[in-house]
Amino acid sequence: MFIDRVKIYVKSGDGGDGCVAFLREKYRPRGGPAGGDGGKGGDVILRVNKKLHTLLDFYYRRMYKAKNGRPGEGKNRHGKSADDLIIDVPPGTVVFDAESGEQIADLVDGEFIVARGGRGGRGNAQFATSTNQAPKYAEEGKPGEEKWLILELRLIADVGLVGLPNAGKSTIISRLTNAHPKIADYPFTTKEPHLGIAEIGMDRRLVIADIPGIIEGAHLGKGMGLEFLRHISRTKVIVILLDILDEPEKAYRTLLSELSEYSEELLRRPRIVALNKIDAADRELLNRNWEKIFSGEEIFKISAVAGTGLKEFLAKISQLADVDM
Ligand SMILES: Nc1nc2c(ncn2[C@@H]2O[C@H](COP(=O)(O)OP(=O)(O)OP(=O)(O)O)[C@@H](O)[C@H]2O)c(=O)[nH]1
Ligand SMILES: [Mg+2]
Repeated sequence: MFIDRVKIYVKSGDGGDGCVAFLREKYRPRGGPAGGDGGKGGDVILRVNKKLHTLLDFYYRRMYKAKNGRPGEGKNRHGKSADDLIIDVPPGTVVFDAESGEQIADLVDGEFIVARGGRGGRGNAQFATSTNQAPKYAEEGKPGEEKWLILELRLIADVGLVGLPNAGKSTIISRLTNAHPKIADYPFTTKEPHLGIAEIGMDRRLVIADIPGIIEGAHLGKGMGLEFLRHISRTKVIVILLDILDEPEKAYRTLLSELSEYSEELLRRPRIVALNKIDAADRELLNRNWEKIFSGEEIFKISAVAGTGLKEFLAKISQLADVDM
């Protein structure tokens, strides 16, 4: 069960009321006002936890209330402020106000206050003036905020597949993940990015992005252009996917130069080179000194169609993706 949209109720704490009290001590019969302030109510905070990958927890629990601030007391004692209620969410959680539909936050990391706790009321000690030295009133605490929120998980891909048209990107994603993109032997079959989820372990999912093929001059708008590269701008790993049968060295140079046109930073991402379609390669081609040709790169020889080498390939990209950026 993959939960990627939930509705939850949040309420921040009310502020504690201020107190009305006077000092009455044995030797000070006319002591002054001494009502303390109320404490602040707790905030409700959504905080990104990179270990989480689903919104499943919210399927079981929907109501989240922070505690109220304590009221003020006599002898100028202030009420205690309540602790904030911190709710962990996976990275990529987008938050909407359920009533207005308005987007409130897009959480990639860090945290965000979704409901602010009410301020505590001031006690009567704060209202004493030269003309009114014994005020008999105090403020009430401000109420907390309550609202319904929609949380939507927009997956951030861990791995991006980059290759020329027809290299076999969609075939790989259909072999390794739950996605079923269109596969065909003509270029630009894929016209928009697809995300597929590979189940790695009990609660570890690897999100792989299949994006349209890139050709020489893509940065000038040729083919599908490079605009969709923004979908892999947050991936941790890049796979340069090459068709071993179709001038892989030239394809490699084209891809790296187009990537760098888009952003130099993409070239500094951890990456591997995968030579695909080895099922159709002859022995000479297969045994060429690819390590030397692509020196400095880690190379995987695979066949997306026959499944050869895919297990090691998946293990490698999951390992690279788990390294914290
Ligand atoms: N022999 C062989 N053919 C493959 C392999 N992987 C993919 N193909 C074929 O290559 C062609 C293109 O595959 P796709 O997966 O659509 O390629 P793509 O990279 O997604 O292409 P675009 O979406 O057009 O950029 C299809 O005819 C696939 O059947 C492989 O490992 N071996
Ligand atoms: Mg495709």
